[in-house]
Amino acid sequence: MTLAYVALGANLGNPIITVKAAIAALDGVRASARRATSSLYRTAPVGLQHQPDFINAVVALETDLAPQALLDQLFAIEQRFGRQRSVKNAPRTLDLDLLLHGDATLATPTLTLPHPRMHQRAFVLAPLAEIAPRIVVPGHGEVALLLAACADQAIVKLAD
Ligand code: PH2
Ligand code: MG
Ligand code: MG
Repeated sequence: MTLAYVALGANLGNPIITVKAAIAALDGVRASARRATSSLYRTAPVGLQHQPDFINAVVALETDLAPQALLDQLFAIEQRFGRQRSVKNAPRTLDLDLLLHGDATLATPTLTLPHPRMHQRAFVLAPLAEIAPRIVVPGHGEVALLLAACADQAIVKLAD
């Protein structure tokens, strides 16, 4: 069993409903169980600017799946939610990113762990810190310190 962390993001359609439904969908991932779920956050787009705000969250999954097998399950859920892939950072109905898989570090053509940009993104670090306040991002350090370094990024925690 490994603890893996998955980031959810959506900014098309009704992103609050989508992210809540996607959290429920993660309960259907085989050989895995949801162990923690962050609040939802409304976040300004990072990267491509002129697009709607995002709703983001992070979930902890205890899993027996290897990293690529888990990623394949996440892609299948994205497809069910109607994800269309166009340009990088384009608006999306649902994005599921594998952030961490235990303390694995790897880089294959399809998967890099830890997620290569997670340590610079408040929309990932704030929900991650909420459910795993002491976690260390391999190669980058403690989540709280990383989050403090992106204090300029606008994010708002939503009431549940
Ligand atoms: N995802 C991106 C690019 N920019 N910005 C926010 N606020 N939230 C996201 O989930 C997000 C983003 C690429 O996946
Ligand atoms: Mg993605
Ligand atoms: Mg992403």
